[in-house]
Amino acid sequence: MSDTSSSEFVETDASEPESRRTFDVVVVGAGFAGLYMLHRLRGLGLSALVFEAAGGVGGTWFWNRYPGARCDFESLVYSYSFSEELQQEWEWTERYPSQEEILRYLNHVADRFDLRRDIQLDTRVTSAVFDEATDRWQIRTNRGEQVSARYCVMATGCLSDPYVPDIKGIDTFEGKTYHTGRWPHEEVDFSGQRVAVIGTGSTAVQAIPEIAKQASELVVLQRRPSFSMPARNAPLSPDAQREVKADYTAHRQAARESLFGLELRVNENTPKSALQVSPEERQREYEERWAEGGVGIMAAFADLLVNKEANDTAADFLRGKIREIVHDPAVAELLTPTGYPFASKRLCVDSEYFETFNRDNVTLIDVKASPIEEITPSGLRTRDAAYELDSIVFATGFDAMTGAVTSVDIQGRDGTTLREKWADGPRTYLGLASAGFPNLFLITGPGSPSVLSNMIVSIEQHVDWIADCIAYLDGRDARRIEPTAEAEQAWVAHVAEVGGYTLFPTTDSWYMGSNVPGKARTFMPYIGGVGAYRSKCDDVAAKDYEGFSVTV
Ligand code: FAD
Ligand code: N01
Repeated sequence: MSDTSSSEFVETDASEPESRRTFDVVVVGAGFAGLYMLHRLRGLGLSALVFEAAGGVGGTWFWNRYPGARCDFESLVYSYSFSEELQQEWEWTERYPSQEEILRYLNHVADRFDLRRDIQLDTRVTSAVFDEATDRWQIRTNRGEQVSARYCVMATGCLSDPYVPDIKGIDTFEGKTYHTGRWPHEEVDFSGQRVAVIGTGSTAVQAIPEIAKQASELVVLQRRPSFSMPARNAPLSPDAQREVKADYTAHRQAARESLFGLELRVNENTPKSALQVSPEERQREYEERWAEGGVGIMAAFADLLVNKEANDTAADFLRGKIREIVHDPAVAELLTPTGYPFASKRLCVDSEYFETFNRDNVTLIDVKASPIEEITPSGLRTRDAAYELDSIVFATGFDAMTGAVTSVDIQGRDGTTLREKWADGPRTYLGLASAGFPNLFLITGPGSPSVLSNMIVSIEQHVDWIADCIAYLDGRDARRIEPTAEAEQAWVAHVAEVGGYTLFPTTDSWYMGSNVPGKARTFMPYIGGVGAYRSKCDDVAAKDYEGFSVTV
């Protein structure tokens, strides 16, 4: 049942857009997910077209070019595993890959697997409408094109729709404004400038130390401080790389079966609770993790994300580190997170973030105590002070997990839109599909481990599952697949129940949708574990796609 007309233009009447190409599958997005999806679809002999809004492939790593942008998972694990040759031949240079290196890697992947000829850049998908008469998705773009496909795959990314707060006067500013997730391609030089950074999340903790080195004055506007671990980035030695590559299959398998898609070192001596060990032993364990750097501290004890008292021990440890690093006690106090558990907002990983506040050219402003009232032509005014500025950097995050999906006008059966359906929070079965939207797949959609995992592990798992599913359907000449309302309801309830065992829902964060005013507050990712989730998906497939209704 393969469409072969991928390059053909079918006739259109005068009222139709100029091109109407047909495909087996349209994929939206050319980041890690879209690129691998295209590769798998090609392998099945299907015709596929990828639409990408950006002017290049790479997704996150195309857009987020802000100073200091870097992955905080190690390069040898934050990479594709689907090709043995690729994973053996690509040489990473640093423990944590920089934005530039990941983008180079993804461009290499696009070339190596000859993906570019089926990727249309600079094209934003604006709507996708399911035509019940033909069982095809009619997909329109901002260029006025319309194409049709049997399947539509949203590889649109969980962190790709930038969020800019609606601050009075924002358009009146006469200096330069930047959002970190839409950083310009040309070099931005802050030398001699007075710069403000709004936000202190993962992005800001990477950007602030770099901007501070250039700017004459840097004002950091902080609403809530973040917990952060030192990255301890370093060049990756050829020996260390060889060692992992010698046993890559086993490492990859361990990641796939793990909780977070990472081989985090668990505490062999005290696998259960932070409260079962003496304060001295706990301190030793945390100090070791601090010296190692990265997110590994989350695995120091098994109950850090579920037991507030246990969590407090890690939180107190990290608070103590801030006080040790930051010279001015008042500034240290302001930088010290309180009022929410450690890691219930994304744990940050930094290189000299707290140290940056010891610089004379850096000022920290508490915008909780003194809210931003207005952006003016020459700067910014809080309730208590005015700042003259040359540039403002918004490190204010994303309409995460749902924003990129619902900003496309997706209409399923009966004309229902996904935006309406998800108004009170996203509803999916396994984070892969949503009832009422046949033949539409989501990669790392809400309700899957996605952002609470090494996303490359989760992306590969979803792409493989979707490709296998389409092959299964084609093998049976099936026309439609869609989750049943019952299966979806049960999964949504399960996601909420498992989330409810953890500390995540106790905190306002983008995991909860609460960073975007008016967005439904619900815990969106699935925290049941990458390995367990994979088993569930495999089981569903093995049982002839249990929980889905398949129409032949
Ligand atoms: P993306 O890379 O976001 O790609 C989606 C693409 O879809 C984008 O290029 C976008 O332009 C395109 N698109 C969206 N809507 C449309 C549309 N309507 N029409 C056409 N194109 C569209 N994850 C980790 O696991 N570890 C990390 O350390 C880590 N670090 C990160 C650091 C930063 C700064 C950010 C922002 C994210 C980080 N992430 C990290 C998450 C990261 O997003 C994923 O790891 C991964 O890159 C996602 O790949 P993707 O293909 O799913 O989505
Ligand atoms: O976004 P965020 P991000 N006034 O939403 C503040 C991944 N990532 O781009 O905390 C003032 O986390 C907001 O304040 P508060 C990673 O998954 C990874 O930093 O809500 N401030 C917060 O400080 C990450 O979680 C890396 O009170 C306002 C900040 O803006 C995700 O991307 C690096 C405000 C937003 O933080 C998103 O990170 C970078 C307002 N009106 C990103 N509105 C790695 O290293 C918002 N804020 C892997």
